[in-house]
Amino acid sequence: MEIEITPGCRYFPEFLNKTSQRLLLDHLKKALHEAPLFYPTMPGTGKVFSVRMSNMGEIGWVSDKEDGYRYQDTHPKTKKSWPQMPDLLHELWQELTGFTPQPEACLINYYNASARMGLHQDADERHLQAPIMSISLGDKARFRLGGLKRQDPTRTLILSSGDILILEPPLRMAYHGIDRIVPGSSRLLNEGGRFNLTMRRITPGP
Ligand code: MD6
Ligand code: FE
Repeated sequence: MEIEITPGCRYFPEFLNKTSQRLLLDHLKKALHEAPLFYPTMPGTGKVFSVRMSNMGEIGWVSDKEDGYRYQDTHPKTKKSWPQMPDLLHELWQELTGFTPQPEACLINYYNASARMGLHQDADERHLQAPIMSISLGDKARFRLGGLKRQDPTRTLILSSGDILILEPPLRMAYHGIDRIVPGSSRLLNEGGRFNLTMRRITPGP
């Protein structure tokens, strides 16, 4: 089922069934073995994010006190290339966005019971017309979606395991964030918490 929340925000509740969720989680666990979760820090202040992150793909999103938000082709701790994005993710992108060029980055966010993500725009990509596709695994989360201006009114969507959400023009640059997760609301992850994967095109490409 596809729901248009508002033009530029498409929502596919439980698009992935339990079997697909487990398959994706297996890929994710292998990737995190190669590229462990790290705590990004805020540019300037060095304040530590409550969300832990890693990436799959040719490039990955990182942030630290010294150099700020950016995409780079290596893990900040291991200095190795990011693990490949599984074919399954490329296939989902093709099926749901139909967008060319293909995504180059898949940011992995992990939330424990107290993690949250403040209202933000995804603005570090050079390709700002490409959709961003988000996949949730594990505990439910309160996702806040606003408009193009920080002061615009917001609405709350509860994102559950297997849900897919797409932000694309005219809402590609909408403010959004995670108020909190709902601990214990899913049994997918043994350790509890929530993973969110966001697939992105960074460079304009062919
Ligand atoms: C999350 N999602 O669901 C955070 N960004 O944990 C995002 O920040 C996000 O869901 C861009 C597009 C879709 C998203
Ligand atoms: Fe975002």
